[in-house]
Amino acid sequence: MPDSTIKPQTKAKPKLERPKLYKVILVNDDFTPREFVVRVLKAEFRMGEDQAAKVMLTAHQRGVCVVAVFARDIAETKATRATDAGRAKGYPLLFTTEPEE
Ligand code: TYC
Repeated sequence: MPDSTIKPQTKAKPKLERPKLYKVILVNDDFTPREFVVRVLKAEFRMGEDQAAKVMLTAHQRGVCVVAVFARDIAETKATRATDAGRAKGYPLLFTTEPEE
């Protein structure tokens, strides 16, 4: 009788971590004109006028507002581009990124 040992058909399945998402955060300041903030939000984050105005106003009133959530490199690229758009006009407009919990 052949020694037929039955092997359990189990394959180690490496658990892939879901890549972390990063928030892009708009920071209020006293100098950047409201209309300019709205223009940058529309151009860089493809927001409509109403949504951009809401986000701008929330940052204006509360100090910060989450703009959107992306994979890390996209969040950082967008935050840098949007911040640079302000700097090009001499404004202290600031977008930062922060990992989601
Ligand atoms: N506080 C600015 C003003 O009164 C407008 C502003 C809003 C600037 C949001 C930055 O993230 C900001 N002109």
